[in-house]
Amino acid sequence: MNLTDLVKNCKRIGISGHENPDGDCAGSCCGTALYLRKVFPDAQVDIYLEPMQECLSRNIPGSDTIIHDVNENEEKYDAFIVLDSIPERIGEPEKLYREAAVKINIDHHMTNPGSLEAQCYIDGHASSACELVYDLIKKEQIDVDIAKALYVGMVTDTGVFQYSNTAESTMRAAGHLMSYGFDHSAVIREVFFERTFLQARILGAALSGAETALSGKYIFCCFDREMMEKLGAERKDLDGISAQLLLTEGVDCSVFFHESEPGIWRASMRSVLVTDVSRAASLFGGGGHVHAAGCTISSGIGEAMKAIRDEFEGQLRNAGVI
Ligand SMILES: [Mn+2]
Repeated sequence: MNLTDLVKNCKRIGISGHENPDGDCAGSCCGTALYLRKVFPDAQVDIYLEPMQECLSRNIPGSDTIIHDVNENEEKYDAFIVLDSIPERIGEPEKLYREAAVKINIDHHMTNPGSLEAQCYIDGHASSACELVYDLIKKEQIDVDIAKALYVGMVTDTGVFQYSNTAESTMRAAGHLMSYGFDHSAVIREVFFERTFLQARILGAALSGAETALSGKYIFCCFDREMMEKLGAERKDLDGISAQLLLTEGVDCSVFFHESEPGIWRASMRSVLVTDVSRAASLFGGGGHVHAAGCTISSGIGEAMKAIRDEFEGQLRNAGVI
């Protein structure tokens, strides 16, 4: 795909990514917008995203230009780019994408099937949407702001270059981005490791409430509404819990369940080696990657928990691990 050529005659370009944007989603959207604004100074480039964690907006240049609400009478965009997501998961801006003459989808979720009506650049093995954007842009146009935005996404989705999606290409791209001179240590500390005191306490509660199953290969924790309210937990305070559970010795897969609204549950899943958690997530219409996935469960949480556990059990047995 030649992104620059695809949008070169477009006067109005829209950009969006998935709901509840993480560092990769926001970093890839803002990095792409900063790049296009620089290369096509006459074009209007708008970013649509839901509000994000303050540590992300603080570290992602261009995030101050994000539009949160779609204007009812918004003029059509000549091109609309969906990053780090399928178009169906971007929420309200999806209608702007549908109206655009040129539709572009850049994603690294292997559950994204692509679409014939869009120009797709989808690589389920890429570390991050930000690495794909890095591939697609002209390197001589990168500046410190674009570099920092894309670096945030790589740090987020690779768990600071730890997860198995980290490739030599990721490290080379990240190394090149670092050469623009932003404070990369501060990015990693603020974006990945720091928690608010409330988040630290919530994590503590999740670790104390965790249980293991399947001969210690599966660890999970469940927060119902009562627990969420007792802790004062909101969705933004729950990132990283399933990843932290996964750091338990001997464990291969983890799920953190929380009741986001009465009767509506979110499951965030992670795995180390054997388990493909995206298969469990897809049982409930969710998706993601082999080692990181999620889904929403809108009825029968008890049965859903059992179905997920059964899926893991089948996979672990097939692999001869239990
Ligand atoms: Mn991503």
